[in-house]
Amino acid sequence: VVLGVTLRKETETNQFQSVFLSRCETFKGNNCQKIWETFQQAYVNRDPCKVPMEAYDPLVTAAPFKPTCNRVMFWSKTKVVVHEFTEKTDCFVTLEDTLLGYVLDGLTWCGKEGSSETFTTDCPVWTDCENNTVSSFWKRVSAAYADIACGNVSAMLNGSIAVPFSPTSIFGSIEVKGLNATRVNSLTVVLVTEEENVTNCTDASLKVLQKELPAGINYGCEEVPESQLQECGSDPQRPCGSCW
Ligand code: ZNA
Repeated sequence: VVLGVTLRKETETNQFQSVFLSRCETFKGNNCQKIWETFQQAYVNRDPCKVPMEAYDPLVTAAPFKPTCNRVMFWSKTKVVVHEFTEKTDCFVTLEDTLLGYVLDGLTWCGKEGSSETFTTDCPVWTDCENNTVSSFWKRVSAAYADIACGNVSAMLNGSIAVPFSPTSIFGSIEVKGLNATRVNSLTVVLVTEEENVTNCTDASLKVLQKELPAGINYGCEEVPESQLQECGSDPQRPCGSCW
């Protein structure tokens, strides 16, 4: 007996596309189909190790970042704690709270020469190659996010590791250097400490950070215990800027 149905294989492309589109629709007022097409053009039919940052230029044009004053929050080595904090308060916006950051956070994708598919398995990882499909995306959108930052910006760094600022991290190599001194007044480091913190605001790596800041941008540093962050985020009525 032949059943009159054709079971279409659920491809990796279809699965990835539906996650992309459903996350994108969460942000209202976007042409998500157009953004998906533009996104794909950066990497489909390409060697997944030969996707430079610039491949995502058309994507950033199709889904531009809006200028954001006094609320931009960068982070490095604090992914969990920073998002636990920003999801509770409207005072700060991380890259992952913007359309492109939200849509792609936590995902893996790449293409292959001679194929129009999107793959989600066996993609090169960060350390495999410099121009890898996923790391180039984060570098490109991080540059775009730094570029629209304005006023007083913040960065949550990890006070529980030996070197809280690394000049080769995306924060150190792209975001700090990409701040526009005509728009940005200051950068405040929020150094998250625990009981057994290993570093404080006098740490040598933070001197390096000050040196790397574009001329004219003021620098500040606050040591903030993780318990204080949790407390601060738990009161949504609390005025922005009263946390540290
Ligand atoms: N949401 C993300 O997955 C993501 C976001 C990935 C990379 C960068 N970002 C931007 S840049 C984010 O909004 C922050 O403002 C900036 C953080 O980048 P960072 O300074 O490089 O911080 P990090 O903690 O070292 O890396 C963040 C994440 O990126 C990590 O959890 C890894 O998933 C990945 N990553 C970055 N560099 C490497 C890496 N994984 C492996 N090897 C690396 N060299």
